[in-house]
This record gives sequence, C-alpha cells and structure tokens, in this order.
Amino acid sequence: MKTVYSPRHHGHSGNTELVAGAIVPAFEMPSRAEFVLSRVKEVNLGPVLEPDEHDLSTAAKVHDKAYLDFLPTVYARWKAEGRDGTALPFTWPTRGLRGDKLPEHIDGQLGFYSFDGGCGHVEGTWDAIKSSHDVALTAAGFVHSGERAAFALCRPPGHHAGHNFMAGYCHINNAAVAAQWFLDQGAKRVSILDVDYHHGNGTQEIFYARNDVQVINLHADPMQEYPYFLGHADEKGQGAGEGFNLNYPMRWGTDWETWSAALDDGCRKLAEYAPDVVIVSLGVDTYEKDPISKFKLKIEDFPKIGSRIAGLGLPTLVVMEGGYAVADIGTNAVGVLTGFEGG
Ligand code: OKP
Ligand code: ZN
Repeated sequence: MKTVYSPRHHGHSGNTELVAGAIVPAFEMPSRAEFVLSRVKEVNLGPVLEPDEHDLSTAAKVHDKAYLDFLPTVYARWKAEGRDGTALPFTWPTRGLRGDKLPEHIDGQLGFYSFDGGCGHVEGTWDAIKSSHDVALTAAGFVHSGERAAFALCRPPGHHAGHNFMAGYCHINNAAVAAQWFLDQGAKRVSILDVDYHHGNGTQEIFYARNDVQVINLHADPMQEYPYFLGHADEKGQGAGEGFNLNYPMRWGTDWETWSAALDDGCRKLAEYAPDVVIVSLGVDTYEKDPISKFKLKIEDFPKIGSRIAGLGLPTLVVMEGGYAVADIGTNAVGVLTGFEGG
C-alpha cells in the first residue's frame, strides 16, 4: 500500500491548547506523524510519496469560502497585533449571540470560526494544513486510479472541522474533501467510517443532509467525552440524508468485545449501502494507553480492525486522524494497515 506523507507538517509545532483550565503543549504534535512514518518504513508497507499540490476548489464544496480564505491569514494577523506564541480564541458565539455577523478583529474572528481552544496557529500552521489536504487528495488519486487502498498520513487531522469552523486540532476536513473529490470523479456513493475515539462531528455536520455520503462514527459517548455536543445515537441525518448518518456512542472503559461488535454492525450497514469507495477516518486513540482516551483497545486489536475493513472488499482510502500515545501510534496505525493487507 502506498503512503502519502509531507514533511511540511513540521511547521505546525510548538503550539499550545486550552485543556482542563490550563494552556498546555498541544497533544497533537509533529512526533505523531514521525512515529507513524517510521513504522510504515519498518514494516515495508510500500512506497512513501510526497503529495502533489491541489487547489482548494474541492474543499470549497464542503467548507465555507470565507472560512477557507480566513485560515491562511490567521498568524500574520496575530503577529500584526504585536503578539507571538500560539494564536488561540478566548470567546465563542454561543446561544443568544450573533453567529451571523463576522467581527473585524482577529480575536473575534478566531472565536467566530472555532468551536474550542484546541486549534492553535503558529507560523507554519497554514502550510501544514494545506499539505495535509494535499496528502489526502493525492492518496485519493491512487485509489481512484485503481489501487486497492492507499494511506494518507495526514497531519493535522480533519474530522472535527465543520463547514465553517475549526475544532479539536482540525482545520480542513481531509476525509470530507476526499469524499467530495471521489463524487466529483464519478463515484455515486461514498462511505466514511470514522473509528477515532472522538466523534467526527465535522464530518457528520458536513454530510448530514446528503445521501451521497454515508457517515458511520464509532466513538466515546458525548455525554462523557469531547466533543460533548454531537454524536448521539439518535442523530440519523436529515432530509435527503435521513438514515445515512450512523452513530455508535460507547461508554468509557469500552474494550474490544463491545467496540468490535459496533464495528461489525457498522460494516454491515456500510455493505448494505454498497458504496463505490470507503474512506476510513483512522484514529488510534481508542488504545488503552492513549493519554486522552478512556477506551481499552490493545495493540493486538488494531490489525483486526484492518482485516474487518478489508473484508468489505471495497476500494479504501485510509486517512490519519487522532492518536496521542506517541510511542505506540505507529504500531497501532500501521497495525490497522498490515491487518488490512492480511499481514
Ligand atoms: C482530536 B481527534 C485533552 C482534551 C482534548 C480535544 C480532543 C481532540 C481530539 N484532555 N480535547 O479526534 O483525535
Ligand atoms: Zn480522537
């Protein structure tokens, strides 16, 4: 299986996030992608290729144009205020406020286009976001031209980013852009299977009223876990999208037995939909030693995820999302891929 990777993610480093009342070094850090890349090489998964440049025309079909125009400007405008460090919002347009009127000041705009304090920008952040988007589309191209599967080693991740907001380390929704691209190439139906520990709220929101993209999410119950405000089992899609969104929220402490039963059920629903292509939003933060997760999957469980997905027999694009136990995420992410390949 080919891996697409860009070293341009490195510029997105040294940033902080707001967690539990403190500004701390972001859990989403460059070494994550490096550990995954080393493991790809160690097991000889296949060639590692750099992405081609892609314009943002496909992204503009799943994201708001003004939001996409805003992202590359953030850090220059932050510096223009005489600041350095990490650009983060500290105020958000919640209920009763004007969510329809974009403020002029960078602090107001950061809040307007964010849902939390987890998407800090530094000097190289936009270039990393753009490279991650290019990684996803380049890997999608390999699947479109006949490869059985390809691995988009995206960093930063994408599944919390919605139509017009960033959240949870995510700015552009790489999996959503890839799904739109496959449709634009002639696919009739695409399924996104999100196995990250956290609910992929952005992916759900983007496709909620559509029936050309089925979205299946396995994740920690939002009653207990981030992103808290979406991801319940009764969210099934709306309008034409009714029945095409499936959520499997699971309680803290969930182990392989419970989790894999949800995976089996999700895969059955996916097979019934009979998509032309599957996009896996691959987070490995379901791992028992992940520092921000309370699920209990073990190292030996990850290849079984890959093999279950391979059993669908469909062209598959794997897009990297979360996973923060840096020493083991290479083993676990690549474990899914080798499991897929039957190794
Ligand atoms: C992104 B992805 C840590 C709080 C972290 C944000 C989590 C974003 C996860 N105690 N809050 O889905 O892996
Ligand atoms: Zn996650």
